[in-house]
Amino acid sequence: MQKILIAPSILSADFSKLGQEIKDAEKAGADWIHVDVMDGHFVPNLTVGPVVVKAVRPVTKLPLDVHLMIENPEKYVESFAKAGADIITFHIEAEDDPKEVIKLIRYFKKKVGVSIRPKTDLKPIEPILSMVDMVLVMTVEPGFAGQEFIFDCLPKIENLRKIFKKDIQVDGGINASTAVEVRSSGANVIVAGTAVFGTKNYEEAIKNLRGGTDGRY
Ligand code: S6P
Ligand code: MG
Repeated sequence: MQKILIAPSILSADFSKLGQEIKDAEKAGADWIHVDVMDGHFVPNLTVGPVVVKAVRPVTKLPLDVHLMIENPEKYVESFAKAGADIITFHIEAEDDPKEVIKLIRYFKKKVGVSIRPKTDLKPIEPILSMVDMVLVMTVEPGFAGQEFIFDCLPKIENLRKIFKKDIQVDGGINASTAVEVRSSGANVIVAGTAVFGTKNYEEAIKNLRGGTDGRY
């Protein structure tokens, strides 16, 4: 069984004290820190860029997991890599030449993730599965925190797990109860914004998302 990793999304953190929020998440047992990058084109919302990744890099030892919800991701890989990202995930729907983006992310010695929207099936990523470290299956339409989990995505996670042995990340509407579903479908990296930063006790929230008896597996 793969270790369950929890990646709190800073999109739901209090940005007026972002450094402290990240420290608190680390102390509470988070495994990665998830950074949502939106460009107002690929998704109808705008968030943060490399400057924020650079600012938070010294605050934590945890890997910074950068989720690019942007068009032309290849244009920004270098900036995010140099700012201190450890994992760079791009959307297959945003890229005509995914192999080139993967090569570029590898050139900067970063882990590579590819993401699919809820309505995108596995077909477009099949040719590149052997080249990536992680697949991010979106379980809400990307754009905003706090949306309802889309249960129709679960069979896709199960099918992916049959053919992909590395990290399967899920993102969107994950709470203690939907976490049970995604874990049993085969996902092992859980992103959660509201279900961590929207609560009072981050440690308990992370433990609940992780599930299991010892809270780790
Ligand atoms: C997609 C979304 C995700 C984030 C998110 C999760 O719209 O923005 O990429 O990682 O913030 O938030 P929540 O509240 O659904 O856990
Ligand atoms: Mg995300």
